[in-house]
Amino acid sequence: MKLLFISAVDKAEAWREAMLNELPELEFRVWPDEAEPRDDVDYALVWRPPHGLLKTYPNLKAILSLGAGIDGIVCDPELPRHLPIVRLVDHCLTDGMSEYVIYWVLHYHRHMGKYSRMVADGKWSNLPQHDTRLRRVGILGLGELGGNAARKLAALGFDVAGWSRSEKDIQGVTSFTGRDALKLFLARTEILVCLLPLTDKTAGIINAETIAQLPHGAFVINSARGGHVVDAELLAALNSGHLAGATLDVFHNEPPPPDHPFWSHPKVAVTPHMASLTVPHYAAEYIAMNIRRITAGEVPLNVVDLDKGY
Ligand code: NDP
Ligand code: OXD
Repeated sequence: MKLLFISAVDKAEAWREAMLNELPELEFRVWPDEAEPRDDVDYALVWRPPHGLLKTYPNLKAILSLGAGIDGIVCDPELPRHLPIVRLVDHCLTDGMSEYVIYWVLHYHRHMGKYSRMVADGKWSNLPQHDTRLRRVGILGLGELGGNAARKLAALGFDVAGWSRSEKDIQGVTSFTGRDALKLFLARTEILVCLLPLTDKTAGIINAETIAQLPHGAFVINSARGGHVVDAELLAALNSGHLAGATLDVFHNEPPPPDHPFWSHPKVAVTPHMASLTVPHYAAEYIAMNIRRITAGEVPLNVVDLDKGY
């Protein structure tokens, strides 16, 4: 059984070790391997593979994503669409994302940025403390990651709502679905978190119109994809005072160019696409489980629906 790793070469050894630990019989190859035959590769384990590459492996059984988001795979115009594309779902990735979201929600809820600035200026005073039960957090996307973050924020006592395609039944979380409900969802959201996949329907969803529907003084946390945000419109809302702050982990270009206003904007916190990282040791368990399922003739878990785009 042969697997081809198509990602940053400096990560290959950690992945080889993790995968062979799970599947000792696996032949683990690392792209580029131009001298090797292409017709005996069974699986491609990928992060943003070059366009047109996957179609040159004629006997692939599946494309296994190294990330939860598969926008960097499905954007390939020559993608072999008959193959199952398997998303990464792993407790370590999920827990890490919830930690990131909770960290920044608490940061805004407890005015930690303002306190840091006050203390740096030698000021000793208090700001009003909000009732957690009245703090309205809204999560765009209630899937593996958004659903977990919503559940944990609700357990902390926040007033949590989420927006997804299909209705959700998560304890303590109000579920909104569909475009019409988006407006109502935004109107009640003081801290907006984006955990949507990047698709034709969600690209640019954080724009002048949707931001205007948030209450004055709202915060935005985007840890999904840079393409969800219309940068200039987010900046305009921060500059006008309508938005009180934004935390951005993902960008149209990563890293953003050195002169991008996000880097130095006083109301923007930038993190380097680290909201949650894939840890080979844990992810390999899940990937190996799906390879075993495919070998046994079963359908792998978490196959992308190409019609929906996620
Ligand atoms: P899932 O596929 O599990 O969840 C996606 C959610 O978005 C679902 O609730 C889905 O609704 C909802 N959704 C999708 N399209 C629409 C739409 N048009 N309208 C309303 N709701 C929609 O994805 P994950 O939770 O696993 O991951 C989410 C994203 O997080 C990834 O795609 C990736 O881009 C990003 N990510 C970022 C990381 C980082 O470090 N910054 C790390 C990992 C992931 P429904 O449930 O009804 O299908
Ligand atoms: C992912 C990511 O999609 O790390 O998993 O962004």
